[in-house]
Amino acid sequence: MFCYQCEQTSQSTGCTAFGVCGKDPETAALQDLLIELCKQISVKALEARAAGKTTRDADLYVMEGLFTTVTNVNFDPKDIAGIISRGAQVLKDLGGEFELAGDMDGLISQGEKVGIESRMNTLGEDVTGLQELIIYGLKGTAAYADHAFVLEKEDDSVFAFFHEAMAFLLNPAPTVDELVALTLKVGEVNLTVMALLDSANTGTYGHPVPTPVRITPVKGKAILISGHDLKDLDLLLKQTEGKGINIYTHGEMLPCHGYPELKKYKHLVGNYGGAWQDQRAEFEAFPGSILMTTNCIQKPKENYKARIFTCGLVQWPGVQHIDNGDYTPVIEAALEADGFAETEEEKTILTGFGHNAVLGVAPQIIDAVKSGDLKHFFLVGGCDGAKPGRNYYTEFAEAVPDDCAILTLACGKFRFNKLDFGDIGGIPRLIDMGQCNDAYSAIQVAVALAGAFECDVNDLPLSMILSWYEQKAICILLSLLHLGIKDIKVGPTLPAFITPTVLQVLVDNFNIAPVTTVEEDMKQCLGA
Ligand code: SF4
Ligand code: SF3
Repeated sequence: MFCYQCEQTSQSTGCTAFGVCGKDPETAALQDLLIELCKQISVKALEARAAGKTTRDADLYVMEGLFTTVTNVNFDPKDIAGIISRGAQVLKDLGGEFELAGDMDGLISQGEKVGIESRMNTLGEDVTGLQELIIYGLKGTAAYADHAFVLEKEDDSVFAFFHEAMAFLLNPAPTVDELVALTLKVGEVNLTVMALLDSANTGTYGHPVPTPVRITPVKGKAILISGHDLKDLDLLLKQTEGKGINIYTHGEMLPCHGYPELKKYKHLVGNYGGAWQDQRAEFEAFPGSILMTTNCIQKPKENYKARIFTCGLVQWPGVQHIDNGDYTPVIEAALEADGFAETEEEKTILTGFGHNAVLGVAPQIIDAVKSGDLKHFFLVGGCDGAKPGRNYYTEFAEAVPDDCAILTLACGKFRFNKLDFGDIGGIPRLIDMGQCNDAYSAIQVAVALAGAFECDVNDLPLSMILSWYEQKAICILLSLLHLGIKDIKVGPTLPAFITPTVLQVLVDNFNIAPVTTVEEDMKQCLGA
């Protein structure tokens, strides 16, 4: 196997024997085969579209195929083999053909032939790296498109772009310039998709409002829900109402507490635990059942394997998967478990600062900036992860001067969101804008501030210090680059697929830089 799509890749170069995430070589090969099949489906879908035909099956297949291969989503080779054989049929329906091997070993060896290494030798590291940058961006965008899709929001131009980009990746001799242009186009389309998802989430559940969220347990039976899908939480809340079970959010579900149509449920009592990489210890200690939506699942320990469930595109071999929206097994497992024995003293953190809430207090923010009470904004956000070096983000947040505010989003915030940052004239110094896809909110706020100050976004007193782990962070970074945002600092390490040549292109055009030390980076941001 060879996989270097995420930040924790082995030796910072590539997982070759086994994935650091827990992905085995068989699953890796099948994922490569699935992506190859998606590319071929896209070629045929483009032809069909050009002939005026609709390509519904291919549109949804490619979106889900891309999302399925995001880091920490689907670890089940049997399930992926099933998806692949469905794909062969989708391709056939479009007049294409892909002769699939008849058994698992055969599929795995087919997958091994179409992996990244097969292109490295012919196209070289720079071109392959750029192709992968595009594919990883598309994977992230596909995940967001799928979240919007489950809330019945879609955009045909997005499906068309998936096909265009995937088909281009089969071009035998692409140039670096063509690939760079396509990379930025992924960022542009991702912005459309994040806007779509924002309208799906806020249209269905209302605009988030600032909300204190309890982070200590309440006595009683409990279910923990993790991931990004608001609809799954909504369904779970409806199905558990009046059953004497308390619902706790985990990881990227934390911001759900801010949505009026979700926070109205009294039994949505709080958030439990931190970011995804701490789940094995936290789930073991959680005295109830656990539902994993979207990413990021880790190999479950035996002592909670019977009380963890997956839904949507997430799968782990041997873990019960729920694909019909009926969470009865999760509820039964929660009722069988002990639940929390005691109610602990209430402690809370704040979430719910979507663009609507922040822009609602824009006049105060603008006054505070004009009077000099609020000197600088830092957007410190992105994915969390297990590798050492991520305490940089905690230390950075702590080092932010008292007259500056921190905007944050995604699961990286768990590094510092339980610290007390106080406020500036009533404006909290730590502003939790939501999940990773709520980067859209941050962009809206930045654009509105630039409008108010009649300047370019790059001239605002705003610095972006981002952390990445999986591919959704990649598509967000590409959206920021598409918007022409400069001087972004990225860490904890740079992607293995960004070669020195590609990095130079990014530095020359966007002055992007890896994080260094807190002192050095802070000095640069504040222009001191
Ligand atoms: Fe390795 Fe990340 Fe790929 Fe998993 S997703 S195999 S950890 S590079
Ligand atoms: Fe976190 Fe997986 Fe990326 Fe949605 S939950 S940000 S890592």
